[in-house]
Amino acid sequence: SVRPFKELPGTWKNGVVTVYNFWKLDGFKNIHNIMIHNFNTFGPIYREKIGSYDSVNIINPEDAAILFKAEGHYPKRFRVEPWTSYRDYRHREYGVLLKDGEDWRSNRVVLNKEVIAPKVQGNFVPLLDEVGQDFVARIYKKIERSGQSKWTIDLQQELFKYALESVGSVLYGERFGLLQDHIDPEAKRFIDSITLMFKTTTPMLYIPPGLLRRLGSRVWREHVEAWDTIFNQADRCIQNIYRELRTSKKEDTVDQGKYPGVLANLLMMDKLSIEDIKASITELMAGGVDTTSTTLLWTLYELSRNTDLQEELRAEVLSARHSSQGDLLLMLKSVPLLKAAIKETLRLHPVAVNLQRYITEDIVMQNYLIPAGTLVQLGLYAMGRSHRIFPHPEVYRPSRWLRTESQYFRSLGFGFGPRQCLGRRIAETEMQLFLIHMLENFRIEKQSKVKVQSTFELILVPERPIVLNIRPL
Ligand code: HEM
Ligand code: 2DC
Repeated sequence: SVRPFKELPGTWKNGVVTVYNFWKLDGFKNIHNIMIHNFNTFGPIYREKIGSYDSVNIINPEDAAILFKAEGHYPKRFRVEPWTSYRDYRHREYGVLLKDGEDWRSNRVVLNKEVIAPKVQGNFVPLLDEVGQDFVARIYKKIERSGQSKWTIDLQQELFKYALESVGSVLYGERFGLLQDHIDPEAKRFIDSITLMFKTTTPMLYIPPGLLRRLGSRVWREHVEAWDTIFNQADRCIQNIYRELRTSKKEDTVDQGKYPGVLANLLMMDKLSIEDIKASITELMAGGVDTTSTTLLWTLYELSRNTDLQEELRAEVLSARHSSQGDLLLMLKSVPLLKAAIKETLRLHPVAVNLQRYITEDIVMQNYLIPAGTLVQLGLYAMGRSHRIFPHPEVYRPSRWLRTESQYFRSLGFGFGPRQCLGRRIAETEMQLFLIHMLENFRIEKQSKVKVQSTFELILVPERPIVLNIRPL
């Protein structure tokens, strides 16, 4: 017989105590490990209440399947209140990330065609490939200047620039030039603001931002400043393209058969309001920096610790380069192990600690009845490290994604279904091309044996700098 909701295990009966413990244990930075601890204590399902944040947490792929079957026609995630509060405060429109219901769907359908439909990859590849080539050229220059045969560096800042340059080139069809010698201080400010925006979100997940605003708290003020910088700079980029379209400079590029970028296409399509376009383009620009750069850094970290695997990947890339004869799309189809490596990175180092949905119907999970309207979270980080779900989870082994191990609801780094990551196509193409260029040119070596852990700054990031040696082949 099915057990009632109120019998769910967990510490949910006292939200205030949980918040207090969280604070004491520095839980905010350690949420991912607390989740593993909770699954070990309570089993594969538990309920948790941190302040007013009330959720049911699951870990098994089979339960993930049940969850996503109950997400309904308008899948709804946990609402990141600091982000909506900022927009309300500044009277700005929500983009797809924050919209819900029919408004979300009608915007998302239009954006899908320009950003994630399989056919757009052909437009992105030449742009992103050029950025990859520039990155490699920059590294050669740095190695030369170092006076050694290698460059020893924490690549985080370089990867931020690579990621922003990449997403910018796709959105605007133009280059920022961030991989040149002198970095534009405005671009640096934009990048720093995204990191600060994420960081200041975390404490406000559990304390209503409205309250913090009225108290004039520092975290809210910093959060507002960060978003202001993000929106102002995105606005400037958007205005530029808008102007180019009016003076028909952009139309000339289209006439020449060149891809004008996501924004210009959206503006010319005329299916979304300017305010809606601005809101979603800003989200894409902001969402495209820390996510891919962190995933790439983790991948290089793993490759530096697995030299045989690195050579195997290099062999795959070189052979794909040879057989594809300059056809980049074909080349991307010939690197299955490289794609598996990206999946493997997201298993051990997911960007999102969990995926969440408000379920639209009553469901039964682990023999408990969960009523419609409940917030259910799939613990991605915990799932990726569970030995019940992944044999030898501690081992970085991309080939597990190519062989017989079941993949059923196990590769969810970008989320699931119609509400999955809108930037997925950009992210995957950008990361594949980056790794191709790096493997073709350099050997990645570790500088230290120390294992690097994750820390939660809304997204999961390395807890300390990852320093690597980059050496020409
Ligand atoms: C949503 C992961 C890169 C823009 C999401 C979600 C995840 C995710 C887990 C929630 C999906 C769900 O609820 O099912 C990632 C990872 C990335 C990445 C792992 C890179 C490794 C990007 C990039 C962009 C982007 C490059 C922008 C170009 C977005 C947007 C949403 C989203 C706009 C909200 C979509 C909606 O609500 O309809 N991402 N992301 N992401 N991501 Fe990404
Ligand atoms: C954070 O408890 C932990 O892709 C919360 O590119 C639940 C939660 C809700 C939404 C998640 C968020 C977590 C992590 C960051 C995500 C976000 C949805 C989209 C966002 C996963 C798991 C992200 C990083 C977007 C951000 C775009 C933004 C900068 C405009």
